[in-house]
Amino acid sequence: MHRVELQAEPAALSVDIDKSALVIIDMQRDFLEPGGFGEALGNDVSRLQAAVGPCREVLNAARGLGMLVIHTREGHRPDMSDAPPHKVERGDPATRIGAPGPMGRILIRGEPGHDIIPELYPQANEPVIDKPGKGAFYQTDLELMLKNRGIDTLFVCGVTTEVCVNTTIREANDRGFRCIALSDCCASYFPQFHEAGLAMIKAQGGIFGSVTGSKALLASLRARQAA
Ligand code: TIU
Repeated sequence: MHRVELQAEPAALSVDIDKSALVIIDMQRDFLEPGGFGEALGNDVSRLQAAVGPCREVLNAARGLGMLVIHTREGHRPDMSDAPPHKVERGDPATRIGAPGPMGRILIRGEPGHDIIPELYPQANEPVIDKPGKGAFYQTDLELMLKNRGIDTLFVCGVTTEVCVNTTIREANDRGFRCIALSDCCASYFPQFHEAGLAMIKAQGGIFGSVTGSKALLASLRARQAA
């Protein structure tokens, strides 16, 4: 057991690192780089870059501790049989899911844009969950993986705060997992939605979970190692 004391909102937490996983949501080129799905939706993708450095620091620390690290990717099969028509039909036909973009077909598995950015690229021992929806539990084996390893707490990073991060945390909360969103490791195309997304998680005594920053987590991990 590796227990750490962690400053968080709405209240400090005591967390067993051996029962914790780092879940990095959708840090894909399609969301973070020009020419992908995020930009096709009309967004300023540069806003998401702020989360990359803090994510990398937390990822390095988690790897150093041997913590389970799980990456997710949003996207669809090349034949798009798993893509709901109402999701595909949104927006300009030239930039829809499946349309050819500068990084291959937008949000299609196997295309360069669908893959995770090089800075946070998964190691061979780190499971990658390919998900068709916004939530990482919907139509995936994430819950099975976490239960098989006795995980009860998730540190959650990724993009976007109010869409895939929030949906995943809500799904996890209903399944009995304690979620801790790492505020500076998450980002949104809309700063006000980032703030609101975090506020919604920690409101009402932590209705969906807790929120802290990468620096607080790294300080707790260092304090544990020094003890
Ligand atoms: N558009 C947007 O904010 N997000 C997504 O479509 N997917 C994720 O958040 N991963």
